[in-house]
Amino acid sequence: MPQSELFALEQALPEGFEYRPDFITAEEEADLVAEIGQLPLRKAQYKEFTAKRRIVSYGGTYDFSSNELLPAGPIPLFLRGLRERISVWAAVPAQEFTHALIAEYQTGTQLGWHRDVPEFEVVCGVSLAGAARMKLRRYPYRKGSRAQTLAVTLEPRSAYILRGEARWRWQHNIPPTRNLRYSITFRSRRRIEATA
Ligand SMILES: O=C(O)CCC(=O)C(=O)O
Repeated sequence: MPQSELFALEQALPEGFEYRPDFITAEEEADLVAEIGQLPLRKAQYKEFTAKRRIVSYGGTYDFSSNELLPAGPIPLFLRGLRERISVWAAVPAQEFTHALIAEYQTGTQLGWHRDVPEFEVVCGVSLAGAARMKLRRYPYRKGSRAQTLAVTLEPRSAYILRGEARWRWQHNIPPTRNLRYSITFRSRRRIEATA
């Protein structure tokens, strides 16, 4: 993507959304996809709804029935280098990204409108294998305010950051994918300051 197009895209998107094409190389992407092929992905469960999206979580797994973060295994070695690069770009120490989620979107898989759960602060995603659209709309959403819905194409090997306004004042979704795609998202744990 030419610099001018990237600049125009970032101008249009909410504060706190950053996008970087070609964040990883095709070789790194192939290695990550091969690692993901070995993982025990399972259909995500949202209360009584079983999604088509298959996932595996590290550093914590969110239970949407009890609304709590439950323990999960540590972030595996093969994700550590990527987490380090994300941390440099986001200017957030790598060890603060305590959570990683790998998601598989078979063709036709979608993810509904949401903001990420409040246990997390900064959300960074890397896209693999195929492109997807990500739509963003202001939260709370007012019916009929279509002008406030934006969309960005998440190219394979690209990365995005969601924080600040984009993370807290906007929702995002992934409409049904047109191809197989994987995403790796890293989330930093939100610090709840104790008040005296
Ligand atoms: O697939 C993506 O990049 C979006 C992931 C996402 O929004 C989520 O897991 O909450």
